[in-house]
Amino acid sequence: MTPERENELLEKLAQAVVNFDEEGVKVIAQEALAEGLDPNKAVFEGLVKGMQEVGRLYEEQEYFVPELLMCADALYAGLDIFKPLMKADRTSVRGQVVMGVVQGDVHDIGKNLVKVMFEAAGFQVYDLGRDVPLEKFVEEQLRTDSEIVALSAMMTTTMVGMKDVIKAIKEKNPRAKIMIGGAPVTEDIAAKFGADGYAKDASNALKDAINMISSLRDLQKD
Ligand code: B12
Repeated sequence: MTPERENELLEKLAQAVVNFDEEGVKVIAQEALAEGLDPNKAVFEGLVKGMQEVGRLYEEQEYFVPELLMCADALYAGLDIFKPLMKADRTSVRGQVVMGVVQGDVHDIGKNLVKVMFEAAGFQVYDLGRDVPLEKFVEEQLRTDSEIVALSAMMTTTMVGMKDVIKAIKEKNPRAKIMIGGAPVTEDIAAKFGADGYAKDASNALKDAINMISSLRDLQKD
């Protein structure tokens, strides 16, 4: 595929998300796959790029909540098609991760993208969904004995709840590693809240998780 055609398809995917054109997304996604477009690229440089533009339109009050929901549906329609074909660098380091969006917050697109990357890399993901009460994270970590807990928040108001979740998990199991993310989260906030890691996007989240698991395994060996 020529770079021009690739850009054209990525742009079309982004535009179809912006135009909440669910059917359009499906048609372009199939076309893109038939022409050999990389599914990871299609998701992060096509669908997600569209969603970023949607965020801008919302901030400019051109779009409101109903439009956001329809755009999210369009994004998910594309994700359903690309997800089974997405690849991540498979490593021998496999681990278990409890994942969810914190209480009060229903923004789950980012969390779902992180999940897709983790599953593609061979991680076992226990997905608690969105608007998850604090105790649920603690319970699920203990139940599954997962090495990592990944928390997502998209609002400054709900982000503060992460601090309590981190504290509660560390109290019950100090060995569990906690990574946090979502648009309002920064490296500084992660450090302040006592998290073990922060990543700005799904691929960096995966890299960090692999490092966390490797260092845990090294500790066990010693
Ligand atoms: C789509 C959207 C919605 C949709 C959500 C649909 C869904 N199923 O997710 C709906 C319509 C439901 C919605 C509702 C609301 N929303 Co809204 N929404 C958005 C919007 C436009 C896009 C978010 C998004 O999906 N981005 C795309 C994804 C791919 O990005 P991401 O989530 O950041 O994820 C990436 C990284 O952050 C990271 N990541 C994410 N999670 C994790 C976790 C870990 C562990 C790691 C390591 C990394 C990581 O990796 C991801 C992939 O690379 C944003 C605007 C924006 N600019 O972000 C507002 C925004 C988040 N919403 C906002 C608000 C205020 C609301 C409402 C209160 C509006 C209202 N008046 O009702 C409600 C709140 C509902 C609630 N209680 O949660 C504000 C939050 C303001 C703030 N800072 O607190 C924003 C920023 C818009 C704005 N500028 O005002 N929203």
